[in-house]
Amino acid sequence: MKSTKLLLAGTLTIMLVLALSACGASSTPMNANISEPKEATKELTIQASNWEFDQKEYHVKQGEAVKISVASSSGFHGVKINDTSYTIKSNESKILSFDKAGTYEIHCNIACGSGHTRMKAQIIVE
Ligand SMILES: [Cu+2]
Repeated sequence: MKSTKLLLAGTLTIMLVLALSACGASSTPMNANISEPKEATKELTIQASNWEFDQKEYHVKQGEAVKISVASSSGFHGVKINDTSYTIKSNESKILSFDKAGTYEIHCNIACGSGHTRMKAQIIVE
């Protein structure tokens, strides 16, 4: 009886691990290109409002530790880096380093009203 329970628990654990790793691989393929340094050497503010970001493109250098802050002058918004699990809300910041050059699409991830779906921009890492 006891061994059956253990076997069941073991099987469930394996299934859970498989499910989590499969999920991680499909929804966050670019997380590996971004790391979270402890200290920033550069600051970037993404200014949001109803319903746009203040720039279409934000430029950062590859490997640079950038403190990215999201500020909002109207409405409550957030930034999500597409294809990653990284999000930053209004009035919050995160120190990130983009370790691979390229274009990272960002969009507002908080349902903020009628213009929400237009709130898109790019972080260009060079
Ligand atoms: Cu929004």
